[in-house]
Amino acid sequence: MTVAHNLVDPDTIRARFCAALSAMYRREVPLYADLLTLVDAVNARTGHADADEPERHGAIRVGTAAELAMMARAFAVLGMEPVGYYDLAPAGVPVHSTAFRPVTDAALAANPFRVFCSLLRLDLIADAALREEVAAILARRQIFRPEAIALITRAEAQGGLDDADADAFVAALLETFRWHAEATVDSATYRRLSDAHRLIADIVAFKGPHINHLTPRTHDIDAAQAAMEAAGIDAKAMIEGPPARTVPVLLRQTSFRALTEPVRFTDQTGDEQGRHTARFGEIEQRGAALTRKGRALYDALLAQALDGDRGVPYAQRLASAFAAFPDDLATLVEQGLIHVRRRGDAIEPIVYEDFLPVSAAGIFQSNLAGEARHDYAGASSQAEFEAALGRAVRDPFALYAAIEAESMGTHAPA
Ligand code: OOG
Ligand code: NI
Repeated sequence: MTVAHNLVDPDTIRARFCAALSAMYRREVPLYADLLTLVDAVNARTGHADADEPERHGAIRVGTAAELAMMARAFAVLGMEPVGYYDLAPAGVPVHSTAFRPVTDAALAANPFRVFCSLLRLDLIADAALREEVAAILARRQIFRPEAIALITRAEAQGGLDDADADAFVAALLETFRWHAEATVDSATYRRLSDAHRLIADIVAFKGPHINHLTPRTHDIDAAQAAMEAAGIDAKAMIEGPPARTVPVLLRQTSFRALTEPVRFTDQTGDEQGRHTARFGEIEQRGAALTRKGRALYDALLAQALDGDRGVPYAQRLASAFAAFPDDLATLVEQGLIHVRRRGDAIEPIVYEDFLPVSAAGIFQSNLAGEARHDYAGASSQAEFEAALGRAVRDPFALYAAIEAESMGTHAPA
């Protein structure tokens, strides 16, 4: 086996990749650059001006088990592991997902960049002929550059990459996330895919899983939402997730609607153009990670707000439902609703690093405006997802518990 010298820390490779991805997406989607400027201004006003760029997450959608498995190996080089299983079928989206992210306290502090990654569920395409066509189209593409695959293999063999290889890997992997206006299918095929589900067309009709949004973090999402509206950005009507609170919990998100962009199908000639709508911009505010008990309460209250009297505005239903969720640190801790860490003599909430299936579904849906609702009956299948991934996903609750226990100087429960 090769004796490796001067291996670069995966946290460093992740930071380089995140910066390169952000720069690429800024060039590809100028509205994203505007969003970053806006978030910087809001963060500065609310006294959280970081010299650094705001941290962020991204999202991609892959088509096959092989693509997902290679993606897991690529992210491992960046120090990111699959955490959690999200079934989006109940929300009318034919995918299931995980979040690739750093898992230790130190790695999260170094750079918390994470990627929500969805896998198409072929079994949810009802039409057998279309299902076969989709499988055939996907089988023809290779979303990774040969250099990227070679460097993944090298990283696995020697336990990491040296500085030059790390840079080469970041550059090669970035290509997988790039936008391609040239579709791999003709316009009739695109239409068939899109008629089955707009997301199916987005996953299947292109050369690769273009990054579909990158989300900076703000400390005041209500201010960010107001700033988006003031700037004339086509923002969603409301913020998803829990209501505004004294002790923020989980994740609150808003976004600008997906852009309609020119693409070219294989049958188009001359100046002919098609259109595709996929990429959008999102902002988020992160709060405390909830324990299983806290999460159960959150889910119950959210369901109560969603099922409530339609005559009452949603924001009001949400606020009244969440009156039952304690909103001071002492009570939250006493009742075992949130994860905390000890820092010096004080305790503070541990930040939620994951995603919310309901919010995620809302985000997907808001970018499928005008589309008929889909009902997918297929059972959730974490086992199938993990078989495709080539490994089990990590349990997010266990990770937060471990970070809490470590800060308290105790051991995490098994
Ligand atoms: C991913 C949507 C999930 C979030 O912030 O909840 C997500 C997608 O649209 O591919 O990014
Ligand atoms: Ni997102």
